[in-house]
Amino acid sequence: MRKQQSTTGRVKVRMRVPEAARWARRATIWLVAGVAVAGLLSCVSDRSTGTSVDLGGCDAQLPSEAFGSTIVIIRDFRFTPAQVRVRPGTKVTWVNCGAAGSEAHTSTADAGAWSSPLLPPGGTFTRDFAVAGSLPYHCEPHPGMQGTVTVE
Ligand SMILES: [Cu+2]
Repeated sequence: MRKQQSTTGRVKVRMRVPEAARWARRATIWLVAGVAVAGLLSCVSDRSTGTSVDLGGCDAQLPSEAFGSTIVIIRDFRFTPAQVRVRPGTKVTWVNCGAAGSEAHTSTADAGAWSSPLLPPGGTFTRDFAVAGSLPYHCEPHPGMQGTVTVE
């Protein structure tokens, strides 16, 4: 089991085909949810390399540890969706989908359980949520950016 955290957010990974298909399916599900919630995502593009997921204009390289995650997009000083509910043992991956050159953000638990490094545009951060609970978090440089991960 992979435990290391993504610090670069730019690790290029080659997936085996079944893995890529599974990831694409999950990404689609969450992207559909994202469209319903925010209306800002348009499509998933599973590129020929299998390494890149187009999150509505956000061309992020997702590290292998992100596969199977619930995705939270960071854009326009918001976490989208701001509220996510996951089963214990689920991973959540935050992806900074800001335009190139825009601000870096973090995912930082209000109670201190985790804090990502500063994520530049295209940066990602993945965390495993093993224990049930409601976990509010914010962005360190922009405390007005808030979200909650509910594990149940
Ligand atoms: Cu921020």
